[in-house]
Amino acid sequence: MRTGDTIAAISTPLGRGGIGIVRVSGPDARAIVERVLRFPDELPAWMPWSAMLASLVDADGHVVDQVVTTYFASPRSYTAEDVVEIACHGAPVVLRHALERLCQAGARLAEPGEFTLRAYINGRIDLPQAEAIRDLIDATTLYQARIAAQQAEGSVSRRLKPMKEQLLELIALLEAGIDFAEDDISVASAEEILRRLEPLEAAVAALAASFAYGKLVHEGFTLAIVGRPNVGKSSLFNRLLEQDRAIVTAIPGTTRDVVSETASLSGIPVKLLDTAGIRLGQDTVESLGIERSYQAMADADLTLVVVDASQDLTPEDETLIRRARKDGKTLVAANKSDLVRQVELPDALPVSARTGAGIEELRQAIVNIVVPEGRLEQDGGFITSLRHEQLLRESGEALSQARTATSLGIPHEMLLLDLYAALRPIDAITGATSADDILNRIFSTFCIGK
Ligand SMILES: Nc1nc2c(ncn2[C@@H]2O[C@H](COP(=O)(O)OP(=O)(O)OP(=O)(O)O)[C@@H](O)[C@H]2O)c(=O)[nH]1
Ligand SMILES: [Mg+2]
Repeated sequence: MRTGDTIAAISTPLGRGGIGIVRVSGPDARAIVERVLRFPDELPAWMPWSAMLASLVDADGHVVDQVVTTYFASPRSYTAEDVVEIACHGAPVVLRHALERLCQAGARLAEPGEFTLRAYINGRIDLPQAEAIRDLIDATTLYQARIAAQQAEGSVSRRLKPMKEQLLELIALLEAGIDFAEDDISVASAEEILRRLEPLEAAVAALAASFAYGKLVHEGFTLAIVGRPNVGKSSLFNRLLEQDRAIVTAIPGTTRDVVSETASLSGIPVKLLDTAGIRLGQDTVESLGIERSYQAMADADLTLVVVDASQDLTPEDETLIRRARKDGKTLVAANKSDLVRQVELPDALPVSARTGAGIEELRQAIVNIVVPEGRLEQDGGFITSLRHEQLLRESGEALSQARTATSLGIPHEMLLLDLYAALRPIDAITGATSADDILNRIFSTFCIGK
């Protein structure tokens, strides 16, 4: 991808809206915009971070829209280049016309993500921040947005920084011992190296392990609601969703196919699956639906088996509960608890989809099963990217090899290879360490003075 030229794109979603924004970034941003827009004054007086009124004209000079431009002067802009945003009225034809005119006037159509790529190339943000901006745009719950916003502010690199520092110090210590062995620099002892290595290895492993929770925040999980016909699965589904999405009737066998919708539980996106009631010996349509219920159960991260609290537990209920428990994580809800209680199931949560009783407890129980204990309170102390997790694991393995090598008394030259192997994946997350970084550290921390 070329850099240094001026790019343009429509930054708001395509479709009608109150306003739509075309963004231009690059050294010629202002000059190109001047060629396309008509300003009240002959020459617009560009003031950074302030707005100006202008007209968008077509090829014949007819005004097609009144627009507002905002100028962000380099380097204090999103891309760190000169940026002009043109706020048009949000008619797709107008936005497309503005973009075409800008391209005729010398701008290039931006590739997807190119504005953020430029922010990265120009050093305004690092890679985890760029990834977080993508996550922020994709957020479906406010909690996801909050975590992504923290990462966009640089929380991932901030967490990695002390680990990288410790690793670089250890590398510098060993390098100094090798390079200046005859200059009275004592060679670090195995105890000293292990004393530094062990907490580092633990910190890297802990951050990698935090992905178990981060993945949940990032991707959410799937909950299948299963049970006999008419026990109130669809009613519970609607309750958890807080909207009347699935059809509810008093006739058993109402739901024929899997209905899925995403809800937010404690800020974690949950894909809820409402399924056809499970019973034997039905018509073709219904038995096909039942097949899908079993499939949904197999695919889900958690199965909620619903039983009818106003009736005796049937052998079918029991079979289903057993099957669900064998398959994976399972919760049992005794619905219709507003009616006369019949079922005495010690592990079942009494709920009523009709009155809403027990629904909050059910939500909490779902979260408790899926979310690793106590993690929900944590703010940003975890990673949400698979790429980061894999790189951290790689780094952790190299550190563990370094630890073994130290215990075996393997020469420091070899040990350093492991340490550099541990540094490389961290560099791949946060940005490269240069040879100078290490040299400076050797010279500054050891006062060699030669
Ligand atoms: N009293 C009472 N009735 C309920 C409750 N939940 C659901 N019902 C009623 O039970 C009947 C069946 O509800 P559904 O939600 O359609 O049940 P389902 O399990 O989805 O049924 P199928 O789709 O046929 O398998 C409806 O008449 C609901 O109004 C509840 O908590 N209390
Ligand atoms: Mg149903």
